[in-house]
Amino acid sequence: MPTVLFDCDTAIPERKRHCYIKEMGEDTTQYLPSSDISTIPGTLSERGCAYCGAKLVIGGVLKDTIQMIHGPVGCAYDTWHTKRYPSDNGNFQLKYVWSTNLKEKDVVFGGERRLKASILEAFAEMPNIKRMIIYTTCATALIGDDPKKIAAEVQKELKDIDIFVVECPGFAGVSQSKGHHEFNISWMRDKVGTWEPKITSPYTINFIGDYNIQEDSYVCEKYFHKMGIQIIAHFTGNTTYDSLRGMHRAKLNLVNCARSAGYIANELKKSYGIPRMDIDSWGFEYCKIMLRKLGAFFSLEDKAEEVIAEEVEKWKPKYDWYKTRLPGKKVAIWTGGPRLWHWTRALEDELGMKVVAMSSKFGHQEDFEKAIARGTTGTIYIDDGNELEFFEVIEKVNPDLILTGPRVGDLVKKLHIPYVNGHAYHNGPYMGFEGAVNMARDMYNAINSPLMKLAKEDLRGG
Ligand code: CFM
Repeated sequence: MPTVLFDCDTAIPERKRHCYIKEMGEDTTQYLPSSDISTIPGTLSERGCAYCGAKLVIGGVLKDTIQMIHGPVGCAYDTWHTKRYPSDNGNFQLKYVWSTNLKEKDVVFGGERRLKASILEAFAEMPNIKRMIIYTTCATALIGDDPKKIAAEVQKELKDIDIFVVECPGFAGVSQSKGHHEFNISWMRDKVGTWEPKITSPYTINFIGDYNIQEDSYVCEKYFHKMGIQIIAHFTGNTTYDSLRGMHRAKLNLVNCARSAGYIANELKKSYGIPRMDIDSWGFEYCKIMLRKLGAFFSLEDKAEEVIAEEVEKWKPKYDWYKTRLPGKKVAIWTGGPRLWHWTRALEDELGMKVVAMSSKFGHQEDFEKAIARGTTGTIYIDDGNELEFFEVIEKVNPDLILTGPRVGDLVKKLHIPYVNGHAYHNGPYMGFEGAVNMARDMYNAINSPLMKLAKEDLRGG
């Protein structure tokens, strides 16, 4: 059980059970680092809040929906424009943000009137948009506003609209993970089964847990369409509100991000008997497995092989170029959780890189189980890592590249270590065969860019 207490954590020894190095011969039945528990006071967490998990990660991706954030304006601003999930309708969801802009007066006297006025104003301003999600925040949950009551009132007044309310105050859980959960469960309870999709193929799926980060969804959808598969709902990349109401009609739930969206797949199985198939969609070999599993489920094996052959022929030469140039490069993966286990084997087995450290902001035990099972002996595994731990890990393992977000990325840039955006990508998509090439290219360019070496120079000289 080789847990580590970093030097920077001597004042918070509780951090020891969150930091772990896998030993030779050890397996995940013997030890897993603690995760999905409250951040220890005194540690500089990188986590987000439950509201962020519901809005920024899942709901905010919908392309035809007003996102009404009931709270102080900062909650809206801080979850606007920070994630790159485009849509094919002119990026409506990236252009706008809506807030009830709660003020002190509303906190004292209640914010419901302001919420109702904001809803009516938003629909009046955007007459073509008929769908809305309302999010609660810490402030509006604490004062006890009842947004469901207000939504019901407005739905009676404006006949052709539909509103979904998600109760996701920031403090509802220990991280953004609680917001994922809340969104999944509430959507299932309130909206699934209230709309009937048009079925055009005997092979129907929900593609769950993919958010069209820099057009990832388009890549995967292209493969599924080539196989003759109809996507009933895409939870939630480039998706519409109504398609998600029809999720009960799919024959299979294909789950990519099991952390943020495994819950709705499980609920669909319980209520409608729709089976769940978990997949990985980053890396050549995983994509082949994904398509073969999908093909086997629908007896479309030949179609799957056709897609694989076509894509491999197109992208393999490019991928091979990087395969000979990345081996041995040391990389750290510091993202939310699932990308640790989605990526570690793909980077090690396909590109010959060495994943020397992994940190998850909010992964649960099952995420660590998968990351450690797929990961290598000697790799550092951290739950809810803090900034000082990151600095110490860098000193210990001296990585060539870090896959992380812009927040930590900016810190490591100052140390002249290249980073590639592991959340929103540098130049994606990263999913699928072409995505694997893009990711390899961005990593290669980051590692070999002369900029980091130049950044060390004092241009004044002497
Ligand atoms: Fe799933 Fe995601 Fe991720 Fe995630 Fe996130 Fe994300 Fe992430 Mo950033 S849904 S858990 S809450 S794969 S935003 S698109 S990259 S931390 S590892």
